[in-house]
Amino acid sequence: MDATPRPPLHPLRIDRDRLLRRIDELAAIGALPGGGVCRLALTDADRQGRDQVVAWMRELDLEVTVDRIGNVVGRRRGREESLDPVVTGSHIDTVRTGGPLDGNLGVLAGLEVVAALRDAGITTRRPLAVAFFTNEEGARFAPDMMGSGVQQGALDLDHCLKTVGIDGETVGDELWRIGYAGDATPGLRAHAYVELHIEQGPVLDREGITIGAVTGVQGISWTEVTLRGVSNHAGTTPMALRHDAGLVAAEIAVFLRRLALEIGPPMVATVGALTLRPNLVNVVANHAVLTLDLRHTDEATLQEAERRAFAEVAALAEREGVQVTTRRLARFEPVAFAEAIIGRVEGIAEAMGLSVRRMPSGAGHDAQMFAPHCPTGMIFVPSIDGISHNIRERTAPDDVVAGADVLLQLLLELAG
Ligand code: HGY
Ligand code: MN
Ligand code: MN
Repeated sequence: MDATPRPPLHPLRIDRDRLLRRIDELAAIGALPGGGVCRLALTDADRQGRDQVVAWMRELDLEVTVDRIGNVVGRRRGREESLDPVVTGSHIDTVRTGGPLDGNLGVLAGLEVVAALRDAGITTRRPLAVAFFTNEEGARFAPDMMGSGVQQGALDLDHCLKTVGIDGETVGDELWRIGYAGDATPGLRAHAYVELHIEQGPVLDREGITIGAVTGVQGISWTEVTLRGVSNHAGTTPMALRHDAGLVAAEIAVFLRRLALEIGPPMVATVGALTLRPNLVNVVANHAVLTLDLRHTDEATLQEAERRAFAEVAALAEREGVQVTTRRLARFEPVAFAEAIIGRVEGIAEAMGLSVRRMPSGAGHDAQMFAPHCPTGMIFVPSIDGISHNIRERTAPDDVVAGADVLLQLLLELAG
């Protein structure tokens, strides 16, 4: 996009109370007793959340389509219907211990922008679309960003439909079961894509900055490691005679931490899931399944980290006499967002008197699937104490509203 001076801010603003109310109403679906939300992809709670958001889309007279991987797109007519839409959105599935904002904020803020335009009687030149994508989290079915990845051509539809989740169900069966196996062939040409999302990390909160102009998303590597040893009596088996899958799993977790510290920021490495069998106090574990989550903004460094991690897994297993198999769960290279979008997030925030800084995203997002195909960017708002994927996930209401107003201005500019 060119560098000509941009139009002054539009006087329209979002309706604060309506947005905050919608966030609470959606968070009530799948609410956890101690606060927080659990709407794992394609569960009944996810279906209820989907039904609620679709109802809000219909109230806004959006044309709702559901595609074969369950992505839902609400389209608002533009003055020139033949033009590609400007798209916004995110996801409404959550991790098991999720908060009210991860993903949900981007979808509800997009609907709020549409509601504000409707109330003001404004029809943009280009159509606008608000989407929620299937299984962004990847917590039940790997990989993450599954729906947006299929829609934008990064993932294969049939392969994803056959994917078996952590509870043994397939994506395809669960889509049918909850009534979201749509007819539409996945595919959406966007003129531009902008996503509002919480940072989910500590940077904005720590620096007291309201808006993040996101420069891109770091590379992600997920691998499932299965270790097979020999179960034996914990009391009678000498240490030298053990083939302890649990020990190897623990050493892998320790190695990942050391590897990330040695490579240094922004390298992160996590063993988030670990199951032992038979998982009994007096039995040496003969079976361990664990997940490796490696991330870095630089592809070559991420590949080097993968190489070293896999080599160490093999060496540790060899030393303990344990068999090892690995299965790739997700692999996405780092993505850069469009300078034109990043610059406008900064410019609009500054024009609104909001503090703003550029920053990469540590988390994966649906936006990264649009970046190769159209001008794409994200707007971050702070996560209090940098907490997310945790029931304590919160963002100050003023920051939620500020982010939604920046989104409104940018969508108005892009849609004309
Ligand atoms: O794992 C992630 O980065 C995202 O929450 N799916
Ligand atoms: Mn998210
Ligand atoms: Mn998430």
